[in-house]
Amino acid sequence: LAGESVVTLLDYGAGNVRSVRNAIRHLGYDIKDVNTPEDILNANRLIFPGVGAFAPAMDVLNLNGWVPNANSLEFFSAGPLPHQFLLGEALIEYIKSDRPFLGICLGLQLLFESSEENGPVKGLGLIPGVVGRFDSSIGFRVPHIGWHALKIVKDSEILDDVGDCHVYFVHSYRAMPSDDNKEWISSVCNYGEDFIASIRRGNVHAVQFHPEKSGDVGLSVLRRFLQPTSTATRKASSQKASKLAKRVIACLDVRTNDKGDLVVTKGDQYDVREHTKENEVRNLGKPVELAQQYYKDGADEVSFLNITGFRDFPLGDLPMLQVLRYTSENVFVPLTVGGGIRDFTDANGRHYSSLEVASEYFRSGADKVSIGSDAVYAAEEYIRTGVKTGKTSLEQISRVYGNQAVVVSIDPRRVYLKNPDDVEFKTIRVTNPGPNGEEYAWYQCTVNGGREGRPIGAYELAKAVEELGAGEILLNCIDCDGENELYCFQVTCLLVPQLFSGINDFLLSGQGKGFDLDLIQLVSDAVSIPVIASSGAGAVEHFSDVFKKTNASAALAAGIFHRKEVLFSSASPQLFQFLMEFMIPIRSVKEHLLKEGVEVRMLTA
Ligand code: 1PR
Repeated sequence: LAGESVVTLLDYGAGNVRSVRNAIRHLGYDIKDVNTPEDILNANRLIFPGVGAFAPAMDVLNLNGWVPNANSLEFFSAGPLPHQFLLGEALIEYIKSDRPFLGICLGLQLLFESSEENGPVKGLGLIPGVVGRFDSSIGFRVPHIGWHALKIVKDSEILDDVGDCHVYFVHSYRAMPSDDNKEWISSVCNYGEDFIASIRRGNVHAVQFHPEKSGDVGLSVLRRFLQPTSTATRKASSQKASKLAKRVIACLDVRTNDKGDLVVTKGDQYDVREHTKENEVRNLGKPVELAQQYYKDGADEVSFLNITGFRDFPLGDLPMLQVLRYTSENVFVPLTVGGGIRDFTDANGRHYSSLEVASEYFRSGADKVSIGSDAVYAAEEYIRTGVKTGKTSLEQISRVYGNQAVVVSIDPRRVYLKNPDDVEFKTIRVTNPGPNGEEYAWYQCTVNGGREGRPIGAYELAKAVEELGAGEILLNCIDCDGENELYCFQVTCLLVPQLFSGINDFLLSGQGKGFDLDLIQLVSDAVSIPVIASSGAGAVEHFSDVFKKTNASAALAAGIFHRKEVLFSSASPQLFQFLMEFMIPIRSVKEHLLKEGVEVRMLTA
């Protein structure tokens, strides 16, 4: 490979670089991988999407090559090699000679003198300064995850289209501006304190945010780096970004139906079977297509939950890996995948660690993995013994990929109490009393898709998993999960009733009455990592409620976004298309939030 259409990529196999690859290919370029220091020195333009932690990344740069396609990070401890030209030395020489370079995230941090991440660890030393951890004691959640505005301080052509738009960050460590490094800085971002969001000197660029995950705006950053003369292709955003936006996440519950097809489904209080004679799994469509639709509609992230992962082995579930691969080719916002992340021994006695399972998900295109049942067992054990073994899936995956890559999904059920002292778990006074006038409740965690209650509350679990290394909490609520019968009824009255056959199911079922604000406040007060509120969204007002009345960083919903697929699945293709155009729920949610004064990322016009 040679010439203008080739980009050299420095990928050391420690995380999801597939998205960067996909974005580069999407923009029409071929990729040449770095295998030796000479590949760096011979590059026309080099992209370094640093992933994982600082120390192992520096270990790689201190090698003179590495094992391609490594499955784990064990090779990082390969020890000193006979001295030849090292990758890091080649990188320093390349950058010092002002050749086109773009570092992403850790690829920016490694340019500094050192990092406090598991350190101090020495960096490449090109830019003065020490990379340190965000200070969560000043009231901001760490990791810093989400869509945030930049303050541009110096001309940098690659940022020309960013302007007033949000870009996607996910990190716990940051470099700070100082007199010593100010000549490098092209933009900063304020998250309790100013940190360096991008640097630029000559042809050398690096960004703390992820252009490959920042939708159209991010693609334009990459395009401008790859083709400096390119003109703006993106139009202005309809709003002015000023801070960290609240995220709206579309969730796709995925499982194999009785015919063996992987489908998007949705339950009511986790029951995904149709209430018909056939008792089939509710089929709402194809995961890849729906994910793309939600991306186009403005979802800030897309989550796939492999809801039968607790009993099936995810690596045997190749379709799910394919779904991730195909989705990540065209969806340029973060993808989370959950379900079945745990140690597993297959029928032939081969043992797979949870780290291997997660690694396969990351390699297939996931940016974050979400752990449910296994995190409950880990938290129970940790609370019982007070010992961090370092061996749980949560600890292992967060150690290797960073805690920002690990979400813990909690599936609690509300248990009403007459007396708050009846249980050993944290209780709250509920806003709406229980069926027998109970004024208190605790939230009991469950495993295996809500099938089994465990002796641990959501509050205790959240605190424990934060200590074990979770970077974010996805907080479901089984009581609230499901569809909104009122909405379905209204739409049905407006449309021809013969359009679909499933109305009775919807009228009989469903929650959709809003998020459980008591639960969300309880958990978001317990931890300093971001909390994603989930379950119960049935109207746009529910999103403004959750953001105004709790400290949730994001709101996730499924049913409200799937409605049109459900309602119109029996319509003719033409009518279906018409109705799809007619209803854009994610955009409606965001427009409502903006009107209510909640900052959100809007799509460019
Ligand atoms: O235990 O690590 O294998 O993970 C299993 C994962 O699958 C967990 O994240 C668990 O929440 C999810 N899961 C298991 N069974 C079901 C089910 O529905 N039968 N899905 C299930 C739960 C996820 C919710 C839902 C929201 C929003 N659904 O996040 O999407 O409640 O719904 P709504 O907006 O329609 O109210 P493991």
